[in-house]
Amino acid sequence: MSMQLTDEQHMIQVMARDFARKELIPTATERDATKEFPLENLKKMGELGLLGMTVPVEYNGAGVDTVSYSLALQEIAYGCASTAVIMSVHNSVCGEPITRFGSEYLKEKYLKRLAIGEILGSFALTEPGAGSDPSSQRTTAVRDGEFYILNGVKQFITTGLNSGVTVVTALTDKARKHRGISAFVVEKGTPGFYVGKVEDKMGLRASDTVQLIFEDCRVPAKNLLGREGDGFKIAMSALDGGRIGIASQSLGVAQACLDAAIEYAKQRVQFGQPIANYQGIRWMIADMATEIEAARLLTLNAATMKDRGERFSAQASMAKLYASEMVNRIAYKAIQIHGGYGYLKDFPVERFYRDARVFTIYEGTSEIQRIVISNHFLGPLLK
Ligand code: COS
Repeated sequence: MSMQLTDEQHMIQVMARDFARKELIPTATERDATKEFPLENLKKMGELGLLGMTVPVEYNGAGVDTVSYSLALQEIAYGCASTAVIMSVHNSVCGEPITRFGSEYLKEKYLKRLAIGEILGSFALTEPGAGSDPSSQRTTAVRDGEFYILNGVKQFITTGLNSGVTVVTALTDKARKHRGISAFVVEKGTPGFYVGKVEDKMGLRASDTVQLIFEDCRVPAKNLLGREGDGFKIAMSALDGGRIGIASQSLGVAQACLDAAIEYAKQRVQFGQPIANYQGIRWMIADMATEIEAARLLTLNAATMKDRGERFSAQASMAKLYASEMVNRIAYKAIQIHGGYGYLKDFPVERFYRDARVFTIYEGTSEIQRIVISNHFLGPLLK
């Protein structure tokens, strides 16, 4: 890759690569079949600092930059996309907003444990009727003395079953629409906080996705994240970082597709020679490699802008849009190169294809990314 990495960034990349190749790759196919949650692997990732990557050292984090985080996530996704989405959600949309907006109390109580993987984190914004349009959410939070009483249902929550802490948004003031949304840090076991339906998904099968139900759930008022009414902005800015995470995850899976396709093309013989000799295949490989390089540069550029403290929403959306669409094209081609064998569960490209499909959907669909990008260049719709 052309971009110059610092010694620290390179070290983290190598560490994550070694871990993914030793611990994740050998068991990823089996995890996809059994849907077993990778708890043991996540414990080890916690020890390696992969679950508190951008959390400051004083809160037990690794305190590294977003570029390092992206590089590590790419390697984890190369090994197991299910494990990568758990890591991405944990770091980007749970740990990061608590780091940025949490009180000292919340950081001491939750961030320190999240950063070492003692507990896992999740993020609950989406509802059954509010996906792309989160400001239409209906979960309510009503102040009652030293508590807020939460009522509502959250949908498609990654790690909702296995997380110890969830960042949850709810309306504290319906009349103010998105400015009346607040964010809370809700602990597992809080009375009135239940896990509902556990979803059965096409891919990312070792990562749990659930409904979360709040029924007169009493959340301590000190678990409010930021101030009342800050919830929408907290969620949107968390998603900006999350989109770098999903772009990184897309890159990891795309690289795994390319490597599998190259290996297969070199050993598969038809018409008396390896199919890697045919121009039809060579050009497919050339296009795949080029698109991965482009996505990598977009992703690391967004990460670099975030690290420099610049506004990076549009660049994160560009990276997410391009990388998630790109990996779907690449997974398609990787199966095409494998021919009939690619359609079997005997080869990993079948899993890559299923895992990648959601990347253009979650943390903002491709259509939503285009809204963010076009708003950046054109401003809001003209009257
Ligand atoms: N960072 C901080 N603040 C942001 C922001 C960002 N990235 N994006 C928007 N905001 C703020 C705006 O500045 C605006 O603030 P004011 O109230 O001060 O005016 C406010 O949020 C509302 O912004 P906007 O009018 O653009 O909101 P919309 O309701 O039109 O929504 C989109 C904008 C569509 C971009 C947003 O709803 C979105 O990202 N939707 C997808 C959600 C998503 O990714 N869901 C996936 C599930 S989560 S895993």
